[in-house]
Amino acid sequence: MAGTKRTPEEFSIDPATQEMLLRAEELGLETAFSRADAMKACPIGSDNLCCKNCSMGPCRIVKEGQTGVCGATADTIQARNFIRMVAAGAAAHSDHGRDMAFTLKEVANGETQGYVLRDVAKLRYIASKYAIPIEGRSPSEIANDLADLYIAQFGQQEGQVALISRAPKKRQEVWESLGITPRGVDREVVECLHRTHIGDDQDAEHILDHALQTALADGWGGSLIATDISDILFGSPAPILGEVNLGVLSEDQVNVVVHGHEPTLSNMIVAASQAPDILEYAKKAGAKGVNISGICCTANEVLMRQGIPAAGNFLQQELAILTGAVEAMVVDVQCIMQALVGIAENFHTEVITTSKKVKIKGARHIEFDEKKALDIAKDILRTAIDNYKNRGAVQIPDHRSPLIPGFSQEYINYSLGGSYRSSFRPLNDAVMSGRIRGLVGIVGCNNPREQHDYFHVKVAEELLKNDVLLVETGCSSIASAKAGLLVGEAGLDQVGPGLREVCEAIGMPPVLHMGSCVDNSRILTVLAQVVEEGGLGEDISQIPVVGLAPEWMSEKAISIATYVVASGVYTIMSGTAPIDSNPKVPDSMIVPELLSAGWEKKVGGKLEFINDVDTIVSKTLEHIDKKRAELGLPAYDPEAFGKSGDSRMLEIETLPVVDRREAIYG
Ligand code: SF4
Ligand code: MSK
Repeated sequence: MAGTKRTPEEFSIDPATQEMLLRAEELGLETAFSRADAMKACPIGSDNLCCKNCSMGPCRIVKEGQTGVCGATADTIQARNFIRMVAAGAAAHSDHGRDMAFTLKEVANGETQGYVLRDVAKLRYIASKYAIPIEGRSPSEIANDLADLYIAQFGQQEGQVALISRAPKKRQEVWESLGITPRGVDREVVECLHRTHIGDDQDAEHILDHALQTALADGWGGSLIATDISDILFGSPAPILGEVNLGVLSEDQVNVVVHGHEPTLSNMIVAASQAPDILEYAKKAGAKGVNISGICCTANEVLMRQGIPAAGNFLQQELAILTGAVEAMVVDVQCIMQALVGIAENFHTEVITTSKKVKIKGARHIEFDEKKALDIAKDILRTAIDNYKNRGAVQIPDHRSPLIPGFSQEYINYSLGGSYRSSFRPLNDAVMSGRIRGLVGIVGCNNPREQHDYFHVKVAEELLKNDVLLVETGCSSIASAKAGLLVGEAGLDQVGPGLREVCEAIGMPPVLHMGSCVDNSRILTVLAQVVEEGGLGEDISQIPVVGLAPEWMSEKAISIATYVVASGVYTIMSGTAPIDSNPKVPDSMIVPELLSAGWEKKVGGKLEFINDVDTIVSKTLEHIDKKRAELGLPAYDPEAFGKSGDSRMLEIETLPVVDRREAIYG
């Protein structure tokens, strides 16, 4: 597709995105979409058959038998490139988790401004998992100990990351037997870089073993730490009504878009936007108020906890500025395009960087500090309000969709079991009976080399028709929300009969929004609880479950996919494969095979790259049915269900009144 010019409809299935891409063309402005057309991907880089790990190179392998100057073969080079992606992704997630742990420590010590320990029940529950004493102690004392324990996980040198104990016993034994139990988060990431330095690890399989270990330090370490602490500080998510898409921007209010990944500043900006002095300041500037919305995973953080609308997913960040209605785009870390500054120069939008770790040339920098969080949030909002008078022509697409986010593990437990005996029993029973055929997690980004949102939505729609319950995070969940799949009634029109019955009985949508990228760790702990509940095997690898990342683009997605595989789950990524086989280079077949059949043999999960919706769906269903058969569960039968619940009541209502009693009681 690269090198050809696509139409807005070919770029995206989302009408708001299409409208903004037309506006970009009219104004003669570039976006990631047009740049992807103009920038042909390097064919050698696409296969990951090049190495620039030392100055004897860069070396590229384009034919059989060729090696790098040092003698490195194609499989070694591909494995080294792959593990470096895992290291970068794991580092990004985990450094986020580290910052959250330090914030927890500061909050516990009363050193921050405006934060409280909002979910004390979760704090006590998590602390008890590590035998931190809770009885007779204040929340601050418990939080202090938990923060110390979590901070120690990053620099720990020996033993195992403490959070590993939350995985099923059998899974821990698999990791132990392979020697891939992560010791400390930083240690594993550093070892990736050491092993891939010139002259170190040169056995592809051995390199990839450490990729598994490093990714586990992310999923069952850094990411899980980030999720736990976000819940403790800002509350465990519960269902709340929200809205998504660019139509959430306001014509008569000051629009502040928060973008990135961290919940610390964004939650404070939301709180500050409701302060009387800020509202007064906005009114004096001629605006009706301050409208906060989000992009990417910062959007998910404030959406699932506070119902703050999401303006869009990854590929909509430039488009929000193109509306001309954004006074400030406030960014923290990860997935922030440098192009924001360039496009903002054509409008009045201020791009404001806030993290110590992220500056962008041309952006205003207002550094965030938890100790003065509320003051800084108000400064940022005043900067945005001051900018309102500079607003020019505005074009906000009239597209927004409702959604119900906030399905944390805690809430799913409550909704299935109630306050007194929270439980996953009804979920396990529904899978065992076949009402729910299986479970699929759809996660990850957008990629302008693919049609925006198409893979996410199409794959989701097809799986729902097949009675597969979906959990989603990150930009994938925003894509499904835009397509109307994250609301009860509307979503249920599109699902199979068995799944529909379950959703109606429990009162939940068929696609459960579980949060941001780091919250993929929630999916891991949900799977651990499914095992613990019983009836679906003793290990995650036995559950009829598949992981999908249909439009991935970031190194974080590679780390996520790797820890999901290491946890025992078949995982499919689509779009561009980071490691591809080149028929002219036979050794390039080795790493894809190691990631697939090789990993399946070792850890029970495998990683494949498939670029076709029908094949993704058929392989997903095939795997689910195989796992059902291995567990001795009844084969999936779509005809067996759908005769109860709301659909039955609607059917009965069509009968003459005299026949209804018999229809109900037989
Ligand atoms: Fe080339 Fe080997 Fe140096 Fe890589 S490490 S650039 S393959 S010489
Ligand atoms: S934001 S990593 S584009 S999901 Fe988490 Fe979206 Fe992917 Fe970033």
